[in-house]
Amino acid sequence: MKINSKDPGNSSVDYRIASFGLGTAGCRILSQLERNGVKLGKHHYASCTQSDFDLVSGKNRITIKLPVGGKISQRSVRGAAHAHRDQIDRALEGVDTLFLIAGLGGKVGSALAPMIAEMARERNIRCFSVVVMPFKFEKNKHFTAGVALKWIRSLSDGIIIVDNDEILERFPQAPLQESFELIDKTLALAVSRLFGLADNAQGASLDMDKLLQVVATDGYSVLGTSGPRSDTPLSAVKSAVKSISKTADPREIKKAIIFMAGNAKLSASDLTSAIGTVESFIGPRLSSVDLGYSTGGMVSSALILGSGFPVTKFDKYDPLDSILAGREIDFYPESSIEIDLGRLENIE
Ligand SMILES: Nc1nc2c(ncn2[C@@H]2O[C@H](COP(=O)(O)OP(=O)(O)OP(=O)(O)O)[C@@H](O)[C@H]2O)c(=O)[nH]1
Ligand SMILES: [Mg+2]
Repeated sequence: MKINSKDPGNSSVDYRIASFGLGTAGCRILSQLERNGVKLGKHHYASCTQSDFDLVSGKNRITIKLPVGGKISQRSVRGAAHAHRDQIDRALEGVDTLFLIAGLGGKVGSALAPMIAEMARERNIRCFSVVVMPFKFEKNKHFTAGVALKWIRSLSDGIIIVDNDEILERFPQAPLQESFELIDKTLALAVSRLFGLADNAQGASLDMDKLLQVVATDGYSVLGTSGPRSDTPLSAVKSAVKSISKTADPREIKKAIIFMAGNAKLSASDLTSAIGTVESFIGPRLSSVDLGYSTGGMVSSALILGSGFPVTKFDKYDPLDSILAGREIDFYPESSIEIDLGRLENIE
């Protein structure tokens, strides 16, 4: 197994990156990343709901106008989004790497993410999707989310799954209204740590090259975090592995990034035993680990981004998947555009 550790610094490759926050969750998460200082190229936001832009500071917003009085569905959102293809095209101009961020299971993110991923593919742009899956209790969203996940995966060069349930477990007492904010902040802190933008940035951060090398696989990538407070670096790492195991089988991980955050006492032997622990839990398929750390924080925490999972617990959200097992004739969902049929009579 190869272990790579890197000094802080910028990516050696000059990527031309753009990212899109799509729908309510996508807009909130991307804007939270922005507030944490994480810049994924040029940020764009697209949604049908004006209030989704409340926390967005930039002007790169695409408001998709739905027909008044029509039934809102994924098909109608995609249909209405066709009118904005030029705007999306302009956002993709000169870009070679695209990040799409969306919550799945609703109508907007689930409709737009595959549509834009497909536009990226047609333009030879590498597309990485970050998708948030619905809570266990949002049963009415599971099927939609499962179908959208499969479709987005087929169009993405890499896909990172964020399990809302898993992060929310950390905050059992949080009122539901605050829970999204807590999840988004946890996520943004994890990503900003990876890039050396938190904890006063003392340590060894990871860069875009490493991230993309780990995430660019056919399988899923899953982010595991240790939660806000662990007693020791070792217990933090164990907790991050446990977090991954709730979403997918950690023994399937092929590549991983481990990031340890601790105080000034974080030692080389802490890092060595952290790697040893991850190896013992994760097992034989692991071919490469990138290690980053920071020492400017107050508490021990760890995060692990594992990639190469052939399945996650969310595959069950689309029950047709196992029945049809790849024999679908066409799973390309349609778009619908509202046309006033009365006007067609006048054409004759
Ligand atoms: N982490 C996180 N998850 C969210 C947030 N908002 C919604 N979600 C989750 O994301 C999934 C999709 O929800 P939305 O993003 O609200 O859906 P949408 O794409 O805006 O589509 P509509 O529901 O039709 O407006 C839901 O099942 C929620 O569990 C958020 O701010 N943060
Ligand atoms: Mg919404």
